[in-house]
Amino acid sequence: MTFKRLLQFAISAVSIEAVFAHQVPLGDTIEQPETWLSKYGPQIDQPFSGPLAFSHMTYSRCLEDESTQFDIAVLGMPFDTGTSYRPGARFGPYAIRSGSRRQREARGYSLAWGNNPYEQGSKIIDCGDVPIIPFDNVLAMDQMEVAYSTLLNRPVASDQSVWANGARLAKDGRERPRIVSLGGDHTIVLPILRSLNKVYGPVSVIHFDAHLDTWDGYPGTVSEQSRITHGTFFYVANEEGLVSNSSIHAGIRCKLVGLGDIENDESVGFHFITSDDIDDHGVSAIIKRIRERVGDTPVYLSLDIDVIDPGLAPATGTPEAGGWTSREVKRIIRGLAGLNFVGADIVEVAPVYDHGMFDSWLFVTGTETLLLQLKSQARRRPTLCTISYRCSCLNCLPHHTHFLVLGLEMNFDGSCNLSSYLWFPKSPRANQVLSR
Ligand SMILES: [Mn+2]
Repeated sequence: MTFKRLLQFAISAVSIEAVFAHQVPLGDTIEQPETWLSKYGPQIDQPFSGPLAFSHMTYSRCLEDESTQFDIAVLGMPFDTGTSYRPGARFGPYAIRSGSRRQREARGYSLAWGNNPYEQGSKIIDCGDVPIIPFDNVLAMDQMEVAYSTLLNRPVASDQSVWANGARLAKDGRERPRIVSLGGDHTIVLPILRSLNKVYGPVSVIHFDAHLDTWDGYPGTVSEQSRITHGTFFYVANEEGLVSNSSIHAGIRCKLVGLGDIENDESVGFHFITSDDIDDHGVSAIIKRIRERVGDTPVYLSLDIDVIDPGLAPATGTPEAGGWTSREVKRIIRGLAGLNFVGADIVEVAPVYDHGMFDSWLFVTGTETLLLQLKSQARRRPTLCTISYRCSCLNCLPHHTHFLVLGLEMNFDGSCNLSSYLWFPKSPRANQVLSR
């Protein structure tokens, strides 16, 4: 061994000794650090953290976990191989959930509806996405129908009657959950209607869209499956007897081949409201017309995001100028409370055409509105609500314009049935907030 190697050996031996000098001898104990749970409590997600479920809801793989029960489920249908123009709606469920992160149960009270849909006694969860094959539309259609039927036939979670209309609507008299589907292009509604038909028979459709979606086909469609697209699925649904002759479109403004399209549309079972009708007749008249059209039939609500003006919601496959605002659509949907809804969707959300994530807030608002709509149909539970009787009370009790009402049931319009109450002093802020 050379002197140099000997020196290296000596240095490494000293280094090893220095390392082991830090070790704690066996037998000593290490003090256990305080755990997160004992120091900070539950693992509560921030608005920007946590798993990606709609509005931080409980997430469950409901299709494989057959023990999962719910009253209302959010279900993603990432399918976009039925589009005629710009694809991308397979990322719709992801975009909607991503945009919903600022919302949560604890901050879900809606002033317009007068309640928090997550705190009304029903179990609402996110059931994840249907794993839809993107290479074979025949297979994809079957997957969507099987998935929807799987959830539709699951027992409701609540141990008492959930829906105001009870089991009356279903052919077998059994209560069913309600599903809010996140598209996906509009074709997803055909397998949904097939599934609903087995339980309820034909349903009326309230269809918010710039387009009719009742066309009988596109030029060049030669195979049976190629007849089924996001612009023809209602025609096929009518052929199969899935749609009642009491359906209605709202927000129509697309170009037509000609007036023959309107005749065809009526034969498929639809009346229609144009986007201009809101200027000529107003929101109230539109609500009245939709309610009269569907009456007390089982109703399916389908919301194509392209009903909103593309200046507000450009992230969709076939945008059309001159649409309604999100405020107008929210108000119209709110006016439909109390109808016999059996399901709802928001479709044609294609986030790749979004600029600045503006659309995602819109999608979320749309989905929230649908949830509120379904909740509005649920049986009322005794609830605590505050209301302001400005007119009557200014006349009779000038110092008490605000009272707290206890143990009441909410009406469809968000007001309360008055049976017992406690007086509270007038509060300027309360009046500002509660006057509607
Ligand atoms: Mn559509």
